[in-house]
Parts: sequence; C-alpha cells; structure tokens
Amino acid sequence: MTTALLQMRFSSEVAEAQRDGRPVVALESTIITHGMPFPQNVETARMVEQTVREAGATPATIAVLDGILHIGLEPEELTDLAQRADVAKLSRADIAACIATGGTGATTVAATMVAAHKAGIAVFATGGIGGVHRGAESSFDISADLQELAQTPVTVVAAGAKAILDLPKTFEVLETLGVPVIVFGQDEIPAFWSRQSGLPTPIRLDQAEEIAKALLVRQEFGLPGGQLVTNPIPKEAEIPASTVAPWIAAALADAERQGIAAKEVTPFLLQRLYELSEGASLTANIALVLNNARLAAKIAVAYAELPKAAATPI
Ligand code: PSU
Ligand code: MN
Repeated sequence: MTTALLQMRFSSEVAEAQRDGRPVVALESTIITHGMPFPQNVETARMVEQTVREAGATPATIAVLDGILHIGLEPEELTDLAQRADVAKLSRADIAACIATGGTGATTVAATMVAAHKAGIAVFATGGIGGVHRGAESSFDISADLQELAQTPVTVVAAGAKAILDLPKTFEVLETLGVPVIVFGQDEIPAFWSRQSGLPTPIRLDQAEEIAKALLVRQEFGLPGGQLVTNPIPKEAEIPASTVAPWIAAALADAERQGIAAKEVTPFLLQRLYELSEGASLTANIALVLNNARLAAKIAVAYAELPKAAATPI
C-alpha cells in the first residue's frame, strides 16, 4: 500500500508470497546495524532469512531506506545496510520523522511491529526484546518494546530478554500491560544466553500450532496487542548465567562510568559484552536467532493453515 508520504516497498519475494496468501515472517534490522558487528551481522541476517525459507515461510527484513519503508530487503540492500555507519536506530517514536525526512534507519522490535502490522504480517522473529533496565527506578529506562507488545497485534518470537536488563521487572511490566508471555516447551522463562532465569513460566505451550491458535483467538476477540513467545536457546549453544554475570557487571560499570544514556544504552552493552566475552556472546546470539526464526516460521505456517471464517480482523 502506498499513500502520499508513507511509501512502502515490498521485496519481490514478500510481494509474491502475500499475493499467493503464503506465510511471511517479519525480521528486525536494529540487530543488524546496532546489535552485531560486521561481517557477522550480514552473515547472520542472511542465515536467518534462509532458515525462515527452509521452514516454509518468506522472510521480510524491515528497514527505512532513504525515506521508504521496506518490507523485505533485496540481497544488495541488506549487504549495504549492514555496512553503513550512519544508520539511525528507529523505535515507534522515530520512524515517522525518519520517513518524512528521507532518512535511513534500522527498526527495533517496537518499530518492526508497527511496520509489520501495517504490512499485514502477524509473526516476527528476533533475538531479544528490550525491557526494563537495571536501575530503572531512578533512570526510568524502560524500552518502548514493552508498550508496543501491549498495543500492536504481532506475535514476537525472542529468546527472552537479556540479563543486562532487570528480568523480574521486565516480566512484571509485561504482566501489568496484559501481554501474554508464552514460554515454548519449558517451565521457566529463558534468559537469552541461558535457558533458565529463575522466573516461572506464565503460559507454557509446546506446539507452534497452539501459539498460532492463541493468536487467532486474540484476533477473534478483537484484543489489541501482541504475544511474546520466549524460545529457549538450544542446549548446545547455551552459556551458563554464572559465566555471563561478570561480563554483564563489567559492561554495566563501563556504561555508568561513560555516562551512556537513552537509546545508546542497549547497543553499548551489547558491544561491550561481545568484547568482554571474546566473541562467545555473539556465537550464542547467532544460534538463538536462528532457532527463533525456525519457530516463528512454524507459527506463521500453522497460522496460515487455520480456517479464519469466524475471525474478526483488527
Ligand atoms: N536486545 C538484544 N539484541 C538487540 C536488541 C535488544 O539482545 O539487538 C535491540 C532490539 O532492536 C530491541 C532494541 O528492540 O535493541 C531495544 O532498544 P531499547 O532498549 O533502546 O528500546
Ligand atoms: Mn531505553
């Protein structure tokens, strides 16, 4: 759909899939530009797209390029975005001004949900969502991703939230906002690099089909807001929480010392963890994103197969 100022460009494979009514999975781009170093960022982005295809869905990596909202990137657009240094980080608050001024930006979980919903995509895969930062009681730093989950009807598959955040507060806020936190296949919420967080599962589902059905029931209700599906990192790729803890402590101390604030905080901490772990955090991050892409594709495929007759679209 194209209006006067909000121009959307669909990649050829996404346009084709939507025309044929085949399942599509949205992917964010901040993980590429602000979440991983080059060249692992572009290699991972390509592998994530390929994983979605192999699981029977079509990947739609979302970004704003020169003022145009792209739903799906052509291979050369992805390669170019991954190497650019001047890319803005766009959340819900920033995306309209970036489009209005012809800018280029990568979308966070929040902005990717906004764009996916606009493009008619119901399922989205990422690594980790933003959340309540440690010390939020004085900094008030709470990611816009949480509010977005409360208002935009997209199912987001993530490996939980990183332990750089305050996980108990993050899940308390999600509960307050009425966001379903579904844990795939275990009784504890996963903590990104680690399978365990010590936090009990709010809702456990073991099948992609069940998650797709829950999405459809929400639509039939006309409930605004999405679902957060937390998918534990595969066992063989896991880093124990006790190994990660000192890296996090050091990264947080560095951020504090350097006065890092606002939207710089998450990218700064991710970069410091990569350095402090000598790349181990990145290896695990890649494994969990691929795992999430696979599950998101299964959910999208199952959703596409459900009869929709009784659904009230929202
Ligand atoms: N957490 C990760 N990797 C990421 C991000 C978060 O483990 O790449 C990115 C996502 O794009 C997320 C954003 O939406 O950071 C959250 O940023 P903030 O905390 O500034 O809202
Ligand atoms: Mn923040």
